[in-house]
Amino acid sequence: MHIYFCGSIRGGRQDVAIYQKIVKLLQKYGAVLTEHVSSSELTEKGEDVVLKGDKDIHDRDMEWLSMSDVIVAEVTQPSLGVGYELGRAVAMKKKVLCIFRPSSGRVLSAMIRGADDGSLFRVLDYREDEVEQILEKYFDELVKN
Ligand code: 6IA
Repeated sequence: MHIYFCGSIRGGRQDVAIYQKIVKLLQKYGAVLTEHVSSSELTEKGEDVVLKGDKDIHDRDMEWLSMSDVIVAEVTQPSLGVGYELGRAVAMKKKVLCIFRPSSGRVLSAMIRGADDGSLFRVLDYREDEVEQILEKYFDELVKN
């Protein structure tokens, strides 16, 4: 299974430790195409390990998105790029799981929360200590269907 993980980069790197935990857990279920999103060396300022142009980043990410079987997005930290990826994933009729931490004090965008259709596009609230169970439950159901 190919998994595309989305998390904020230029939107802010506050949650990078959680992204790392999620990517590690996701690797139990398949190949995570976007492992770099969780890299602590990648900063919002652009001190990227390998300097690439934005067009190359966009085009490669869209190719990975179209190759992926499922998209998992940590949506607590707002990010234009993640919102864009989710919109493109919906257009491609991909399976999408968005996870959000209400404990952040933020309120999730209505365009993400409101996109939950109970099947292809899911939005689940979680606490950091529940992340393992929430992913396990989602992927268990995914392989059954
Ligand atoms: O708008 P954002 O930067 O927060 O968008 C984050 C999302 O877009 C992530 O889920 C990534 O999949 C994708 N993305 C954005 N920037 C990059 C990137 N390098 N490399 C790969 N995927 C990206 C940007 C490096 C830059 C800080 C110099």
